[in-house]
Amino acid sequence: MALRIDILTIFPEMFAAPLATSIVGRAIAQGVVEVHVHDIRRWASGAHNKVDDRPFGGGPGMVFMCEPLTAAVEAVEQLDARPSTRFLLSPAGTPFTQPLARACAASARLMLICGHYEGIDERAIEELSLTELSIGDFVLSGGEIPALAVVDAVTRLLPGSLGHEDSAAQDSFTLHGEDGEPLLDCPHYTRPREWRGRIVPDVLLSGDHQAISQWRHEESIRRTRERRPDLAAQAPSGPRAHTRGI
Ligand code: 9D3
Repeated sequence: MALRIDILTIFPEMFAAPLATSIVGRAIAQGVVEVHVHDIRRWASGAHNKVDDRPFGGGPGMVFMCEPLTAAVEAVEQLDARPSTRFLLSPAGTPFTQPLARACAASARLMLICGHYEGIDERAIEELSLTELSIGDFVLSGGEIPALAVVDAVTRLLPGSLGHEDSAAQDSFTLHGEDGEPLLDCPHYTRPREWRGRIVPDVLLSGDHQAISQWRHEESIRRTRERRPDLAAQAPSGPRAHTRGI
């Protein structure tokens, strides 16, 4: 059965175009993944469909209340017999990484809850067993774009979602160095051979496929060292002596 992803948000209108476009759009059309977007306000009570309130202890901003959110999550959970793994997109979350994307792609059902305001009542996070996820160290205005990033990263890993099956394995973060650490992608070139006085590296025109592979691998290592020295530390068994300069 196809992976099912439920998204809970107060801005459901943000999802239509991204979910209809490119690899995600095609995967949904082909039944490789099923994505359902739910408006949390449907479960809000009162005349103004209120979902947030002022923080106990004072301070700026508003806090998502327990009741509308738990009602929404519990109702959406019942829409399918499979239990969901639930994530709250939050700037205070644990980083979303490629290994996590792979784990998500191997699961049957995900629920992605989009945060807003200054946060969500902590008791709801505990009660609903939410794992908080961040997509990086920058401040967005809500969890909707992060939820779409998760949908994209997970969907492209599902069998049947890509045009050519091995392009997912060749991207940045899935190429690996000799210690198993992730490597950034190498530079790419296409025609013309010379453009504004800039030429394509000779080796790429040599027809020597072994030399080309070696050049690409070396460029990946050089780029990773230059741009992302932190990645060398991500080898499954830790960096080896030579990668620490010993
Ligand atoms: C005053 C503290 N702010 C945290 C830096 C509060 C706050 C800011 C922004 C609370 C929520 C948000 C909206 N962002 C997200 O919901 C979010 C997010 C992000 O901003 N960056 C990276 N990943 C994510 S996942 C969800």
